[in-house]
Amino acid sequence: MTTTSTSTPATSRARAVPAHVPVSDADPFALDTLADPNPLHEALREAGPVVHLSRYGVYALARYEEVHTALVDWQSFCSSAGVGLSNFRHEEPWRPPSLLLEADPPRHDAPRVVLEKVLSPRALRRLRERWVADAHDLVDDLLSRPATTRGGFEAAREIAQAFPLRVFPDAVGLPAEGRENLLPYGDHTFNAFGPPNELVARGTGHIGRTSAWVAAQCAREVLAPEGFGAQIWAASDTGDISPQQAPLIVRSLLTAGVDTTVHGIGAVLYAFASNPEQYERVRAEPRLLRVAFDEAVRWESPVQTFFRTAEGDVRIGDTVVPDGEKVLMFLASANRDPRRWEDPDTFDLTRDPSGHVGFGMGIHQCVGQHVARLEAEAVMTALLERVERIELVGEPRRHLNNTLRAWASMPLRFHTA
Ligand code: 4MI
Repeated sequence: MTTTSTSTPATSRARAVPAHVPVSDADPFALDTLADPNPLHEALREAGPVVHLSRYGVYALARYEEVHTALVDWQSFCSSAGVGLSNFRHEEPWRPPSLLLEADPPRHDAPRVVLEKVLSPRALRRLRERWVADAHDLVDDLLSRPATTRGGFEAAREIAQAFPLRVFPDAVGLPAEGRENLLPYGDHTFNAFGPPNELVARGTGHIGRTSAWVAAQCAREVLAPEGFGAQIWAASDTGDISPQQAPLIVRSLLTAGVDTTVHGIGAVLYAFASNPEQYERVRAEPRLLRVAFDEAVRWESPVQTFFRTAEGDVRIGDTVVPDGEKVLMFLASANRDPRRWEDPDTFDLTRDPSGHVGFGMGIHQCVGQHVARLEAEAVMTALLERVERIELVGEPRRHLNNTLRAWASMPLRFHTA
């Protein structure tokens, strides 16, 4: 990466960048950068509180304080022009915008209130027992196979993918058929927040089909009674939302609720596999489980980045970001900013990770975070009971995505208690 203090009008759309703003020609969405993003994050944090990324003609925030401030200031850093690189002021979105993620108040609020209620810790209580039993089943099944305790098994697929796919679609109320579309649809959607690079191109073969399937599952008659989907639709009977809004809110659940939790569980598995002393600690003190997931989300940041758009000329420190400019928020970098975190690169269960921005912050903060925590806790509870030590038996391999930090392969061996 090169950073200079002179600004150059590097892209067609970008206006003059204030002279004191450091400019970087690094590409955060290049495959080699996605494979190992933390060096770029450090360089951007060190370059200054606001950096201009000349390749894309966007501003970037990589320090905790600025990211946090911008996330909370939804009036100045709006979401309704899209939270990807594409600017809905100038470009047609590839799918109808989300009523939550890609909306600002007041449009954002009714859908948000409905999902908050449907996904509240109180509403999820009825699921806990079943999910813990399901996690025990899954772990027992795995442990009954010789490979799990002797050779090695594919934890990215057999746990991180398998568990959310076992419990979440049922909780939404989806039919059994077609569930294999969920991960590819989500993966493409998260790629599509970035530039139209080869990762996005890879999805073009299936996205017509998979997004049509997802859209079809949002219809009221398709969704099982009592699931999250039916509860969203029920909110249209009471007038909290309109019947036109309901299917798009269900779509949000299906888009945001699968890949994210898969990679969140992947993160906590990797954290323990690569930090065996932390696993020992949580085995000795199971109440640390709750903090383990949030620390893993801080440490790995399954959702690495999101964009906002400047609404009016917006001041950040002594930089004015002009109206309509895109601002890239490096959540992952904020979560490892040494200005905010002691020893930020260490996965450490003795720290308090609260305040991390892995779930965002402010009015858009992840509305599904209690679902994600419950899934992760169920899996880890089952593991703690039967697995004494988690061993990484091969080099794990990343799954690359323009937005997500993910694993394609994580070969583990479990040593039973
Ligand atoms: C932060 S992940 C995410 C959240 C919401 C949506 C998609 C992804 C959506 O479509 O509403």
